[in-house]
Amino acid sequence: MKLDQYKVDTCNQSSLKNHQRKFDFIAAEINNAESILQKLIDFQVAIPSWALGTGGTRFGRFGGGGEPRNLEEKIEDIGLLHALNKSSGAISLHIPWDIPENAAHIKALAAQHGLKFDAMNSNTFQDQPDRQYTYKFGSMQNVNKAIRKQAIEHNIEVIKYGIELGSKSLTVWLSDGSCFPGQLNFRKAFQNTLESLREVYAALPDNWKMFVEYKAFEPNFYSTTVGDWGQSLLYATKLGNKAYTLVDLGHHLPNANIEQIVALLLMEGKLGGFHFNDSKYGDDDLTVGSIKPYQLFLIFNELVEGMDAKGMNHASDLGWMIDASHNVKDPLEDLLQSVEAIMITYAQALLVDRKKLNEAQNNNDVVTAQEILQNAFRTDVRALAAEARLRSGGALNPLAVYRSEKVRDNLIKERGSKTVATGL
Ligand code: RM4
Ligand code: MN
Ligand code: MN
Repeated sequence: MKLDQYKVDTCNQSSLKNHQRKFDFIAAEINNAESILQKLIDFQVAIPSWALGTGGTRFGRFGGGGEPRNLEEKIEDIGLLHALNKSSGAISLHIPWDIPENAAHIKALAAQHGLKFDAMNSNTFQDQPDRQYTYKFGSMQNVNKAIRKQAIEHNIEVIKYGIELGSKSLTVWLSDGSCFPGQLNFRKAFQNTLESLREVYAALPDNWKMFVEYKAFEPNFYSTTVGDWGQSLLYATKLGNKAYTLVDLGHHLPNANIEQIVALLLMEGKLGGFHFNDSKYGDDDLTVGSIKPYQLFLIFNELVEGMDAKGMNHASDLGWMIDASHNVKDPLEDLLQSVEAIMITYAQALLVDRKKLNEAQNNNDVVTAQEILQNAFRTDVRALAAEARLRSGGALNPLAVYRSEKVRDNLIKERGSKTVATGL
């Protein structure tokens, strides 16, 4: 299904007056509206190819129908999102869930929808039917050299696909670890993993980055070989200057201070990318900003502060990706909500009065420092995000257009009600 621009424009017309009133109000309240708008327009969040279908848990999966049946249809879905919000201009591919058989065709199709290829993702956490060895006891950490070699070769293959598509980064998330004490020699597991990563790193083109993603637990429940940001940073540092840490918001132990982690990784020049989602307990992969919006704001506050301190380009110097799963919602609606939450939070972080905050910190004025942050967080910036979309040709209210155009019903008509997208 393709969304005609005039439908978006017609919908915008009907809410334009209302929007203008809200936008004029916020634009008068703040003194940097135009510069925030430009930053919002430039900021793009990559959509994961594995999150366009219904997710599930080990207890079950309840599909919603009209799910994309192949990579072409996934690109079409992201094209729909991007037509609505103009902020989803990239796709992050998971191999082998989405192998681009004909890369030139896939690249051209993506370009038609205004999409680029963000980080490529390898998968050594599942066994594939055509693979010789099992990853039951890990991939890059495995005590068996032949299994490590299989994992290395897979990652190199993923880089090759990425080169054909114009991607510039590889995300390595390893589920390696152990389920019981005694199962693993921690030091040897680390060394095997490092040695394997080094071989993949050696195959990385010069203008590429490698993102080493950490996760505290699951599927292994006793130890994880890239379990936290310290371990990831250790690998990234030993690997070299093309290797970075990737922060997935759901991959920490409860109550971890993620904003502090982000600040220090940025300081070290080792923050590479982000997987946005939200969670209450673990790697819940819920809609961004749905559970802990203030935490997300504090993270963005550090991102903006830390990137500005290094003169980094907000839009292009880090990889911005969503990594979510949708068990009870329409995946496309959920992704629209997630992108909106990211844009709103980014705008709020751009509102923080850095000079005053710095002064308050230097004077140990705790109350003022807190007021400055909360003031930004409590500002309703939704009209700024909407104005940025309007100026880029997107929808003032993407969800409303999605529903009034009956996108899901159309997708079900086109693809059927029983389709299952590859992914989680
Ligand atoms: C993992 C991790 C990876 C993602 C897989 C599907 O928990 O977040 O980034 O690719 O799930
Ligand atoms: Mn992730
Ligand atoms: Mn995850």
